[in-house]
Amino acid sequence: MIYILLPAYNEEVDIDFLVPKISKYFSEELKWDYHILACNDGSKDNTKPKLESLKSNGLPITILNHKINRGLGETIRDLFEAAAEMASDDDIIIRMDCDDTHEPQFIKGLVDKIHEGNDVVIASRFVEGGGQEGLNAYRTFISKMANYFMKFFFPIKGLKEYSSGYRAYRASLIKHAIGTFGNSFIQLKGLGFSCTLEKVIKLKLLGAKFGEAPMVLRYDQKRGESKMVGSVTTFGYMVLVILYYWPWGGWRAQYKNVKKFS
Ligand SMILES: Nc1nc2c(ncn2[C@@H]2O[C@H](COP(=O)(O)OP(=O)(O)O)[C@@H](O)[C@H]2O)c(=O)[nH]1
Ligand SMILES: [Mg+2]
Repeated sequence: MIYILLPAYNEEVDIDFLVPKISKYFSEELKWDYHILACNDGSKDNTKPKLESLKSNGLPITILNHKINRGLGETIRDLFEAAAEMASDDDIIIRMDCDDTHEPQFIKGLVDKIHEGNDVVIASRFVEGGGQEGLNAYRTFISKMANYFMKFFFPIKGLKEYSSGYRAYRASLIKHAIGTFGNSFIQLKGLGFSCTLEKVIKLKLLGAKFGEAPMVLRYDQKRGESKMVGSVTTFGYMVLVILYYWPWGGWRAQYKNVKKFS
C-alpha cells in the first residue's frame, strides 16, 4: 500500500487538479493500492469542503482537520503520525505539495528506488531526467543557495536535492523515527518549511539510506500563492545548524547511541 500525504493550506484551486491526477495515475497506470491522507490546516478558503466532496465521490482519502492554521511543521507531524499508525512496515509513505507542482507520474521512480534498497528517496531536479519549469530567476537562485547551504552543513553522500518536499519513505523507517524521537521528530514546528530539512537530518542520524529519483518541478502549473516565508525558513535552517552541532556536539552527540535503522 502506498500512502500519499498532502498538507493543504488554502489550496482549493490546485487540489482540484492534483487529486484527480493522483487517482487516475494509480487506478489506470500503476494499478497499486493507495490511500490519501490530507490535512486541511485551518484553510480560509474551500479546501476542506473540496476534500470532503472528493471523499464522498469515493476517493480513498482520510481527512485530518486543524481548525486553526498551525503551519507546515505541525501538519507534517500529524500526517506522518497518522500514516505510521495506519501503515504496515513494508508500505511506502509519499509526501507531496498540494499546489500541483509535483506531478504524480514521478511516483513510480521514487518507489522503484525504494525497492532498490533506499529508505528515503527524494524527487530531485538535479539528476538526469529532472528539472524545473516556471521558477523565476530569484526563486531559482535562492533555492540553489539553500541547497548548497544544506549540503555543506549536512552532507549526505550522493544527495543534491534537500529542499524538495516530494519524497518517498519506508513506513518502517517513519515508525522507527517516531519511536526514537517522539514529539521531537519534528522539533522546529513554527519555523516555516525548515521541517522539510529537519526530517532529512533526523533520518540521517538514524543511518537511513538516501536516494534520488528524477522530478520536473512544474512551478508553471501553480495557480495559488506560494506559502513559503523565506525569512522564517532561512532562520529555521540556521537554528538547525546550531542544534546539530552545538552544544557539546549537538544532536550528533545526543543521538549518537540511538538504535539505528536497518
Ligand atoms: N498545513 C499547512 N500546509 C502548508 C502551510 N503552508 C504551506 N503549506 C503546504 O505546504 C506545501 C508547500 O507550500 P507551497 O506554497 O507549495 O510552497 P512552494 O512550493 O515552496 O512555493 C503546500 O502543499 C502547501 O499547501 C501551512 O501553514 N500549513
Ligand atoms: Mg510547492
